[in-house]
Amino acid sequence: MVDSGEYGCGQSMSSLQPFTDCPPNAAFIDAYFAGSDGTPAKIANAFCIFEKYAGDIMWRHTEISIPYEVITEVSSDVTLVVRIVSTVGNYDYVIDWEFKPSGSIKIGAGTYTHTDQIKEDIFGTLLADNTIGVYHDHFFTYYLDLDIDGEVNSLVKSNLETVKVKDDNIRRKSRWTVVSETAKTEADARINLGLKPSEILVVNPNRRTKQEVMILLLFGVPGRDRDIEKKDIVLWYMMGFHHVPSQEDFPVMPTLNGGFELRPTNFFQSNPVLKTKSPKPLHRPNCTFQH
Ligand SMILES: [Cu+2]
Repeated sequence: MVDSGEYGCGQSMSSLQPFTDCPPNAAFIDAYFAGSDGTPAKIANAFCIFEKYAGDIMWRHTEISIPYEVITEVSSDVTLVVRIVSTVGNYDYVIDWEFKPSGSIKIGAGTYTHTDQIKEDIFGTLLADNTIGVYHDHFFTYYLDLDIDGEVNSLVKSNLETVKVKDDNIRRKSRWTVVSETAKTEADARINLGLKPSEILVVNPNRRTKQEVMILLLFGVPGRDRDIEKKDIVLWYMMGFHHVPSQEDFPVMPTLNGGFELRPTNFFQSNPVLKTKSPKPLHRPNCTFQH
């Protein structure tokens, strides 16, 4: 699933602490992996799964065009989170996969460390007496094996391009449009995100919804130069943090978060969450708690 540094996150998973690593409504699952001699090793409470409501809005609309009437509809955003923590060296990494009713999958990674890593080095920040936080990077590599309605998929870059307006009678000088190109080989599909505005899609060119092809937005960085058009493709998404340690990171740092999101794009015929009900407020009876 995920590698961090030269380590696989799976074998480095830590047992999650109920109520603190995960909320009270979480369910826990143990994990097993094959040890170096083949014997199964158990990690208790390695995964937690929970419904998350963080007070966000999933969608809302205020209709003001009807005379003498204002209609407001709001739906709260309740998602399903699968979480692990991997302990690699002196860092604890929190890896979340968050599944939204809209079909989006949000992938998040957070890092925590205490400052045992400190070495004497001028490439760092003096955090406390005799303690330097060395400048460094964190890289997370996600292997994404997407099958959009089957295995025959292609990668499409939808580039947002500026078009000059040539008509002098129009005061507007430019507009933007979307120019799509299907990646034929792995070299075509290499993308350095952020250099130019584009949406990256994995499509099944053989399947169509009423209006459009089925596509899913995502970002990726593949390797060699094989043919990838209409193939069972996988994507490697690499996410990096530069970490310039600060005094607030001493003796243990607050979370540093990063992430990305996979979104359905023309996969559904219409917004799939319109019928989703918001959760009802939960009134717990007063209760006393004895230590
Ligand atoms: Cu760091």
